[in-house]
Amino acid sequence: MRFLLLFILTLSSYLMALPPGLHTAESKVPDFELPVLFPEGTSAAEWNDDLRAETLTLFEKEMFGRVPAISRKASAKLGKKVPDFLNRKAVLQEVVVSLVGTEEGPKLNLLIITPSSAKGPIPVFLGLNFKGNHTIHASKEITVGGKSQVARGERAGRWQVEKIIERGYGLVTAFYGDIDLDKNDGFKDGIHGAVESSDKRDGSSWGSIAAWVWGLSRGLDFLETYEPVDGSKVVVFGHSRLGKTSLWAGATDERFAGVISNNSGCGGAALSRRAFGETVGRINESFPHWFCKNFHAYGKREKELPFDQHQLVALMAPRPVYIASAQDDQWADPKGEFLSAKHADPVYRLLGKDGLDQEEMPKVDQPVGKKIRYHMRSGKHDVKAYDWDQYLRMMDELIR
Ligand code: GTR
Repeated sequence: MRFLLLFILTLSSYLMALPPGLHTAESKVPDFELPVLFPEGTSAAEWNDDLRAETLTLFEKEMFGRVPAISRKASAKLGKKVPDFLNRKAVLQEVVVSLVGTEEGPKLNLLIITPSSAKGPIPVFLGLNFKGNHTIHASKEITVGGKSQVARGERAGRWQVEKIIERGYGLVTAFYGDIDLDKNDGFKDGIHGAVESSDKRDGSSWGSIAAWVWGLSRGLDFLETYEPVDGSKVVVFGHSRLGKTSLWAGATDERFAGVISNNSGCGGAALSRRAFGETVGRINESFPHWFCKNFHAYGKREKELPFDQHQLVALMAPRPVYIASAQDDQWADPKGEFLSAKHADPVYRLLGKDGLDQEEMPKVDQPVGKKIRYHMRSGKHDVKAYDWDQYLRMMDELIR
């Protein structure tokens, strides 16, 4: 009896902890067919010359939104430098990128950490952070930015700076709110308001994810000019909403040498048609500013989407892409994330590369894949040392 009571209590507290409306029963996944990546008989040249661009345009028009023409050029200024960072193991360089070239406009505060031992330009990870550069490592040398009330190093576990540096790679990060604050403000603040008046917007105008992506590309512009970094080996990384962002960055900016999308879920790697965990309808209700307005029409109408997320993953081809799930992150639909990776594979093959090369979803903590890689880590929605170990291996094997 006591056991039964305990069981009921544990079960109800577990269910209460899940976001409302979450359904995670495989039996409730509707029957669906995925849109095809390309018609039968398509050649690599046809994909490269036309079909890739057509697919990209669909995502742009119906999901992430179009970036308006921005005539003002970004400009960068070197800031603080610490040559003996991390007990002389690394060099810290801060850089302020004025996103529209003016003092008053939004500024992207880049934190660049490179290994002191580097003999020449090195590959780097570039990723936005949620709370400010000072939260990715406890060092007092890092200028406080973003959410200044958050303690230094609060998010250090997610960044594994020492591990990255010891392996000979660099890390570049910036606070995502530097580009556009993550709130539904009618697109008045941040880069949206700085380049276009909000009454000019239409159904396919850019949302916040497209804005963060645009900012990442301006970060890459700078890295291409920054000597310690090999601009042709910049891998874009992101977790969760920023994992959706890293995929769209890799799709729109082919200068990124590789893409890592950690626990990205709905609107990221997870297939929309599975409607498992967070759905298109739900994400648009909670975060209407992430996508363009056209996307709002697909809530509960996932089958009418002219694409699904495997096609977003396919836009990375032939570059390396890593999709990572977490076992307890059912909200993000690990299986849907795996299936996207799997069904993106034919484009890699079309281009003469090995993609995922894996039929069945692997067991927990078993990384799989070639140029498309996938794992489902044990544990929760997060970025852990385990995830970084796999990303570093991808860097060693496919980028360095
Ligand atoms: C959740 C959201 C997810 C995911 C996550 C995050 O609330 O439903 O799509 O992006 O936030 O970014 O942490």
